[in-house]
Amino acid sequence: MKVAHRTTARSRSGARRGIAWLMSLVCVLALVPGTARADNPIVQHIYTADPAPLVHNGRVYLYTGHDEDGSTYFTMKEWRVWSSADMVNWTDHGSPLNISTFSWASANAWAGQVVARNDRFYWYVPVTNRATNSMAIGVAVGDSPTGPFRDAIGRPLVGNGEIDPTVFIDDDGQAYLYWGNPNLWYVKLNPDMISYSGAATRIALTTAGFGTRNGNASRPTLYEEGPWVYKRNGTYYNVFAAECCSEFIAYSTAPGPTGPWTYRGTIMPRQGGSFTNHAGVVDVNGGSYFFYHNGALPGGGGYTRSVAVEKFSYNSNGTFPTINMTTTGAPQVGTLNPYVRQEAETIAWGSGIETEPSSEGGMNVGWIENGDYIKVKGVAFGAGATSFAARVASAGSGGRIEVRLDNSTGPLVGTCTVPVTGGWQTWTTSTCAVSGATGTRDVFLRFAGGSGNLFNVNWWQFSGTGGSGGNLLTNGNLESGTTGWGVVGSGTLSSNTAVVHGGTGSLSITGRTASWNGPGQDVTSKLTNGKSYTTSVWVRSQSGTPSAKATLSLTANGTTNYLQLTPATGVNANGWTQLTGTATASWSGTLTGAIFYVETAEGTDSLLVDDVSLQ
Ligand code: FUB
Repeated sequence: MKVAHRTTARSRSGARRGIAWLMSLVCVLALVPGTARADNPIVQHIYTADPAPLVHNGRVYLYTGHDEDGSTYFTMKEWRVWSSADMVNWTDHGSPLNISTFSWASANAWAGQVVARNDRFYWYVPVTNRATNSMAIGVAVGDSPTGPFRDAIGRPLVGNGEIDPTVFIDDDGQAYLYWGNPNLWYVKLNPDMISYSGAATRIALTTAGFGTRNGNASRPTLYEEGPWVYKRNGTYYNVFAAECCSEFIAYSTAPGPTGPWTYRGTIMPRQGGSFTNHAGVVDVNGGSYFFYHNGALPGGGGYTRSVAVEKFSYNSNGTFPTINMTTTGAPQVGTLNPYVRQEAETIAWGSGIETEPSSEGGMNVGWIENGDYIKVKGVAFGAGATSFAARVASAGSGGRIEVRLDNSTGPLVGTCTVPVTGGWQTWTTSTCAVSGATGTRDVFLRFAGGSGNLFNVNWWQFSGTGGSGGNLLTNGNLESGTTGWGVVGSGTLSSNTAVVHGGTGSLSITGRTASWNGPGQDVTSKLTNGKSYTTSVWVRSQSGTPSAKATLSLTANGTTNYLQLTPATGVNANGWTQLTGTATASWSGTLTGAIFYVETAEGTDSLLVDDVSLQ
């Protein structure tokens, strides 16, 4: 089976080599100062379509379809899950849902959406109902955003030959399932999310509500398919694919979940080399993001699509700006920590590689050949890494992992030898020395060796003075209760083991009476005058939406100055937000006091803090 799979993969390598070529061209361009390096589309090792983002605990989970290589129709057999904490490095979670999950379905794993409710995740998808040979909407359920997912009811939830479900839960708890092409329908879902009350209702497609289509008397409005319904600041939005073919993305708004809808115009004009487009919109970590698909990868087109993302800002009146496709994509939120285990399948850009389920859990990177590489963006080495470890397996010839910075032929800071382990899932850890990896850089893991498939990689991790050993804070990961932490101003500290960013503990502060109150540590003896320090703090409010920031108070010669270590960033109670920044600590005379602490720009909201580093 393995051999057959690898043979299939090799037959696809033409497209993947094309991607490698495109990237090497991009990297040449990237050497020109000011030229941005491509990070769109989000995934390069398979074709993806029909994005449906979900924000959960401050992380974006992205659900997509999968266009088969060389497709000449919407040949789609499975759905895929990806996730990211920073909008640029995306983790491949594989395919926890496919056509065979639904025993009654025969084909067409088309555009779906996942919503969270009752600590469960409900995935609504259109598939062909074998019994009727027409499209129906199925619903799968899972206990985590990455699954596993199972058919929730063993039959279609609703079926009228139409496609593209979107689900929206209103503030009063009422959930609505919308779908349709050529019509637009909704039903009211029951609280169990897997049944509904009342009949399916057809939304009136009026030109006032959905724009005017030119020259098609039987289909007078622009609405085509792919609705994405949500509510923002009291306004209901329906973002949809308009006027096939080719499609553009347009939207309508309404004062309520069922209308009346008013057409508001184009969001994303026709572009991108795919005759369909399909949008998903979310707000996360203080930013708004627009997901879509195009045909931008080599071999790409209307049936070989790729999902991409742009960051945008709503206009002050709540309308959308025009959003165009870019190859740069969204900016990175924060940085990536190389001193904790990172999955090899967490990738900003992959060239030549593929992924597969790993015997050690999750996915691994595989089908690696000489010259393939993985780019990981914005890696915060701080004071510096001294070694690199990678979990590897090889039934091939083994080879080397070159750890490079900035681009795939950039400075070589370490080389790890990968031995033959006797099996593609027979894992060992290879370690090598690293020198020259400091600050925040893009990391390129470039794979080298002989011919054919070389080895697989499951995860990697750096260590060194920039890592936990370089963290000036005691108990920065909050795994040892409140040890090392005190209160600046007023407040009560306690360890929280129920709501954590990582590990088993976080730090709670309640009873703050001023915005400058917060958890802190004395770092007087640990600072070097004139040195640059990088800070990372994960913060969550216990209620409210304050702006949080990390601050260093520096007292020298009787004067106290305040150094803002991170920008003030909006946090909320629904997930964790990372505060990051780099700042230089300097003072005149003798330093008599230096306190690191987390505060808010205003207000006294209670906070949770976790995984704090100052290095
Ligand atoms: O991916 C198959 C179909 O193409 C989707 O269901 C539509 O939205 C269009 O993107």
